[in-house]
This record gives sequence, structure tokens and C-alpha cells, in this order.
Amino acid sequence: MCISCGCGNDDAPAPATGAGTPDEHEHVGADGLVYRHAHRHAHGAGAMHSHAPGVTPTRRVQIERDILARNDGLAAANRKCFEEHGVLALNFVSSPGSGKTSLLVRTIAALKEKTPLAVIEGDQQTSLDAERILAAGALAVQINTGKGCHLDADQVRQAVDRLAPPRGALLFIENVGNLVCPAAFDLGEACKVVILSVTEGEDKPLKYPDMFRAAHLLLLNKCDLLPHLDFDVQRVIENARRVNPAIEIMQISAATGSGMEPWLEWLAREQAAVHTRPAENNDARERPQL
Ligand SMILES: Nc1nc2c(ncn2[C@@H]2O[C@H](COP(=O)(O)OP(=O)(O)O)[C@@H](O)[C@H]2O)c(=O)[nH]1
Ligand SMILES: [Mg+2]
Repeated sequence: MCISCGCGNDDAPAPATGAGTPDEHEHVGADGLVYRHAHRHAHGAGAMHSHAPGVTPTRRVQIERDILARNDGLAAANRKCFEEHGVLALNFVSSPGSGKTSLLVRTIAALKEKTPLAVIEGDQQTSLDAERILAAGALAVQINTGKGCHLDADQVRQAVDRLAPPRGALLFIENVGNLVCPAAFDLGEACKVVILSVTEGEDKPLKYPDMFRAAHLLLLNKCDLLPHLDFDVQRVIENARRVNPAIEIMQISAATGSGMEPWLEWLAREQAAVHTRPAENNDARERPQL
């Protein structure tokens, strides 16, 4: 179950179409704004509920806290293992189609002769992205989350067991395309990298602040399209810095390769900064076993 949208939870809110009586109500948030919600309730045979019978709101909050606490524990173990093995793990987050896989393919082409690379691909269905990554020349494992809208730390642990990235590897985790739920789930990464393409609008950092707050770096992708769009780069930079004053921002095009140099330099700096515990056995074949 996802704490943000209830995915994977049989009791998730019903889709807007289908039977049921729309039940709209309003409340005033802590920020003084009025929020309107629509729930659908249907009762009797084939009933559709947006609240679990017998699960009180207090109990629901407790369940959500337990899920996050368990995830945080597993993420901490992942992080420790990555640090011990000098693996730089980066969590790529974005909406679907912003260019995560394209950017990874181009990054792999630039780095595959210089550094060991491994990729965990998260999508609800298909292994299409893992196939693209394998063809580009990196190790890859695909995770299909089914109804899940984000990767969690346990899935990453299992994928790392299968991938066995070499000591000192760069590990990219391409999360499920979604600007909401992946913000809440630590995977044990060194940091989150958020990709926003210029076709998505300058307002996204303000609309999805949790994600832009959680990220260290914003890659503004598809900049090759700027001449054809009414997109204000300065405005998106201002919006991103309003929610996260410390966020680094780079303009890039996975299609043309423009802007790749600063991104590759950033990767090299982050890799150099990874704390590597002096290993008794520096055998490059040694694999992290989480
Ligand atoms: N014009 C342009 N298209 C891009 C760029 N990066 C990705 N795309 C296209 O955007 C679409 C989605 O890219 P993909 O890498 O699959 O996005 P993902 O869902 O975030 O992994 C594909 O058609 C790509 O060819 C870019 O920099 N410029
Ligand atoms: Mg992808």
C-alpha cells in the first residue's frame, strides 16, 4: 500500500468512472485554502468503498507509519551496504516520459568504458526499459511493480542481490514515473535526481514540492525543444528554488547530448565523494550482498 495514493491497497479510492454516488466535501487546510474532495460510496451488492470497513483513521495512520518505518529500516541497510562497497546509488525520479531512460542510455554510452555501471528499472509492466539499458551496455534488472506506483527499499535490495554490481559501481535506480509517491520512499540512495522535461510546464516544482524538495539535482531535459515551446527556463528555476533553495539545476538534452558534460562532471564528483570503507579484500569481483 502506498501512503500517498493507496495503490496496491484493495481499499484504494475507486476510479472516477463507474458506479457509485459522488460525495463531495470541502475542508479548510492548515494553509487557509479550501480543499474539495470527491469520494464515491456505493453500498449493497458489489459495494465500492473508499474507506476500509473497520479501519479507523487512527489505525490507518498507524499502518502508514509502520510501512514507512519498515521501509526506512531497509533503506538504511541498503545505504550502509552501498557505502561499504563504494557504490554510488542514485534514485532517478520524474513523471513518465521525461526522458529518464534516454538519459541513462546516453550516460552509459559516455561512461561504460570508464566505470562499472548497473541499472535497476522500475515500471508497472514490461521489461522494455531494461532491454534498452542492456543494449546500451550496462547491467540491468527490471522490477515490475504491478499496481504499485513507486519502488521500495525491499525491491531494491532484491534487485541488487540479482545485479551484484561490482565494487565502486555507479548504480542508477530508475523509479516508476510518478512525481508524488516515490518522494516518500527512501531506497538507500545517495541522493534523488529529479528529471523534468521542458514540455511539462514551469509550475511542476510548485505543484509537486515534496519531490523537488527531496532531490539534490534537477535535470531539465529536452532542452533541444525550447525553440519550439513557450517555456520559461528562468521561471522553472525560480520555482524549483522556492521549494528547495539548495537544489542544483542543469539544462540537458538526452536527444542531442547537449549539457552532458556538467552532468558527467557532477557524477564524477559524487562518485569521488562516496565514502569507501577500506576493504580487507579489494577484489573487484567482490559483490555487495544485502
Ligand atoms: N526531443 C527530445 N526528446 C526526448 C529527450 N529525451 C527523451 N526524449 C523522448 O521522450 C520520450 C520518453 O523518453 P524515455 O526516456 O522513455 O522517458 P522515461 O519514461 O522518463 O524513461 C521518448 O520518445 C524519447 O525519445 C530529449 O532530450 N529531447
Ligand atoms: Mg523509462
